[in-house]
Amino acid sequence: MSTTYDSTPAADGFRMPGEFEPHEGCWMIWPERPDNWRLGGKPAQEAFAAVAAAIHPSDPVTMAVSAAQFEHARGVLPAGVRVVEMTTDDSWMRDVGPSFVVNGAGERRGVDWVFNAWGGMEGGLYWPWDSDDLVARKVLEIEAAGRYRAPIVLEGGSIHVDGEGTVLTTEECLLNHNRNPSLSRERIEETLCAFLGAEKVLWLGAGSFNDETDGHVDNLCCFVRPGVVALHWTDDPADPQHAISVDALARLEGMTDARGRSLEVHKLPMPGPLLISEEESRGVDQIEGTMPRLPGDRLAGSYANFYIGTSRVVYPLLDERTDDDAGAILEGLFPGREVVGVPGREILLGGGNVHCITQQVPRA
Ligand code: KQY
Repeated sequence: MSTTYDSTPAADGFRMPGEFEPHEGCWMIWPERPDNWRLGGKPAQEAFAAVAAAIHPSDPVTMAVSAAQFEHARGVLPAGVRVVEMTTDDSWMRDVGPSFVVNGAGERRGVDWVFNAWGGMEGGLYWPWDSDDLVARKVLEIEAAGRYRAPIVLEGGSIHVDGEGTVLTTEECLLNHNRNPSLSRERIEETLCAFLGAEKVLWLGAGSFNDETDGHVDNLCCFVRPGVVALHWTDDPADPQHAISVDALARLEGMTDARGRSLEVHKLPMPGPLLISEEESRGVDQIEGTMPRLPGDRLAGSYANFYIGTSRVVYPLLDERTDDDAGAILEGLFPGREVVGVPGREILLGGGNVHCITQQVPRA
């Protein structure tokens, strides 16, 4: 049984490691809901299977799958991928899974954040979300890891940590009235530090343009290692992403992390602009109360949405004009790791990418 602790990770000597630290595994969820994934989820399932296959040699993957899809998923996923039955509302393990924390004695526990489907009844992406809100707890049971239930609405994609005391996030998301309207910026900082074992929160402004998560940082900027970040960037002043990235760069250049270091910033080119096609839109069941997927809508495509595995970095292929450049930049940033591109368009059509659908289990 997984014990639930009433204290906080910081008080108990735990911290969330940076994603670039070694992992013991990686969790994902199989996509299937037809009002988010086109054609009953079939193209997305192929994309998720490719992500799992790319990560598995680096970090053993566990796929959570509904009872209805169990046999199909088991059949198409690589034999080494562990498939477990789990009820979920959709397939965003970064956001609904636990944020794992570790201590110096080799113990691993998990933070179970309150989940409200990216905004609850004020702009949230679907209702109900009660099955998603149980996912972190179920994962912690299977991992036999202790649990902290954090008293704050938060998705894992809205934070990045450097493992050395620094948290990176955005005002657009964490200060949004549809997450924690009664909490001040200071109270949110205190809660993040207490539950991530951190000391300093670095605030960016807005997230990527038209990001349906209300600006998750994982689609804009991430730590490559302590003191080094990668930033989603376009040089085109006419593109709405430009002002957002310029503001983020200015903030990053003016900041120091928890250890007092200035940040080294590396720019990742923006793919596209990428828009939903007529055919892609037609394939989604348009249901009132869920996110509409309309032709011509701008997609929040970003190469910053990559996964850092122990021996591999897995990033989304989104635009043949920029894929190779993004891959080459990532190769330069991660010299000890193999950089692998996987088709990202079908994941992007559902509203996120490789980072959003994965959750690392750090080595304890
Ligand atoms: O950015 C993420 N971490 C998740 C994206 C979720 C999109 C839901 N449709």
